[in-house]
Amino acid sequence: MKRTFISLVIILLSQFTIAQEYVPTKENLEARQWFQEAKFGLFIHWGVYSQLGDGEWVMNNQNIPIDAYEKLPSFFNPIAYDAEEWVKMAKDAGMKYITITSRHHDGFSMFDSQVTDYNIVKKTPYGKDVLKQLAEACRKADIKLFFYYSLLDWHNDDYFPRGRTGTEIDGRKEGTWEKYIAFMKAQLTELLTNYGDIAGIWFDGHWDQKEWDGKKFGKLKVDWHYDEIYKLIHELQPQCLIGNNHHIAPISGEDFQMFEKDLPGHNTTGWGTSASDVGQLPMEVCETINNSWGFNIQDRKHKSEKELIQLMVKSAGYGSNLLLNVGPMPNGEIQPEHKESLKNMGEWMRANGETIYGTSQGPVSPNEEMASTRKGKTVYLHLFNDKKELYFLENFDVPFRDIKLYNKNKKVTHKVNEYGLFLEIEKEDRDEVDTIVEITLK
Ligand code: FHN
Repeated sequence: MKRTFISLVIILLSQFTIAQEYVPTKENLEARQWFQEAKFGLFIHWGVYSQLGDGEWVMNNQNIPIDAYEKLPSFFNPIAYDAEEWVKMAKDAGMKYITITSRHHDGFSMFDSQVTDYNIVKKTPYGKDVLKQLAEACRKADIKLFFYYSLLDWHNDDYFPRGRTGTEIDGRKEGTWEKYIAFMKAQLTELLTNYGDIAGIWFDGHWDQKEWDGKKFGKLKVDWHYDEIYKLIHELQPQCLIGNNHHIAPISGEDFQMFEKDLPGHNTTGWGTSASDVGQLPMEVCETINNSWGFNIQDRKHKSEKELIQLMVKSAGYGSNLLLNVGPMPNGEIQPEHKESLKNMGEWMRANGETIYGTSQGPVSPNEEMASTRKGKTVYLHLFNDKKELYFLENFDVPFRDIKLYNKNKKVTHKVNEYGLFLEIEKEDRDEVDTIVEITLK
C-alpha cells in the first residue's frame, strides 16, 4: 500500500515536471527585445543542391536517388565564397542578422559535423566549414547569426517513419527514430558549441510528419521531442532564440514565431499559419526575392524594389521582422539581381530606417494602401499609393499634436471629424515607393 502511494506520488511529480511551462531567462528576454527591434535580416539557403540550379527541393522534385545525389558534394567547390563580403552585403542592406541553412531537407550538413560524414568538410573538394567562416565574419561586423536546421531529412535512414515528402527517392532505408532524435541533438550541440554565440535556431520540416489530405493538415505521426531539444538549446545558450516554422501556434520553449511567405495572420498560401494561431512572441516574416529559396537558374521573377520595401514596411506595421532570402550560386556568389535589390533596400533604410528599426506596430493596421509603425510619441504613417491625394484613416482617434512629412519640414494638410482623419498629400510630396508621414502624438 505504502509502495503504491509512493509510486503514485512519483508519477504525479514526473507529470508535473513535463507539464511545467517554459520560463525564458533574462538573457533570452533581452535577446527577444533585440530581435524585435532589429526588424530586418538576411535568409540564406545554400547547399550542394545549388549546383543543379533548381531550388533546394530538387532531390524531391526530380526524385534523385540517394546514390546519385551523393555525387553532388564530390564537385561542390565554392571558390568565390567570401563570408566577409556576404556579411558586408547584408549590413549595407540595413540587415541586423543572418539566418543560414546549416542542413536542409537533403540532409547534407554545411558544417564540420563529427556525427555524420555527409558534410561539407569531409565530402567536398572545398573541404572547409562555410558556417565557421560566416560566424567569424558576423562577429567582426557585429551581425548576429541564426542557424536554420531542418527537422526533416531525405538522406538519413533514421528519419523513419518517413514523412509525406521524398517518398519517391530511391535508396532510402528504414532506421530508428530515437537514433534520429539523438543525431539532431548531437548536431545542435555542435552548432551551439563550435560557432560562438548563436542568436537563434530556425527549425523547419515539422509539417512533413503531419497527415495531409491535399487541403489541410491532420495529426502528427511522431514525437519530435521538442521538450528535450528546446531544453538542450537553452541550456547550451540561454539567449538563443528558438523558432519553428511549423505553421501552428507557438509551442512552449519557443521564443519567436515565423510566417512564411505571408504577413502575420494572413494565410494566402493555404498551408501557412492561421490568424487564430498568431501568438504573443516576437514575429518574423520570411520571403524570397524571386520565388525560390535555393538558387534557381530559371526563376527570373525578381520582386521590384517597391514590392520589397513595401513588404518590409508592412511587416514592421505588424511589429514583425522581415527575413529576406538569397540563394547563393554554387560558386559562392550571390546572384547579381539579388545583390542589386539588397543595395537598393540599404539606400532606402539609410534614409528611412528610423521609421522601421526599434518601432512597434502602429495604430493603423497594414493594408494595400498604407501601414503604420510607432516609436514613443511618434507614429510613422507609410502611404503606398502615389496616385492618391486624399487618405482617410477611419476611426483614427489617437490625440495628436502635429502632422508633417517625414524628413521634410512641411506640414500635412489634414482634417479630423467623427469618422476619422483625412490627410491631403500634394503630388510633389508623393513618393513612388512610400510617402512617410510623421504624426506627433500628445
Ligand atoms: O521546405 C522549406 C523550404 O525549402 C524553405 O526552407 C522554406 C523557408 O521558409 N521552408 C520550408 C517550407 O515551409
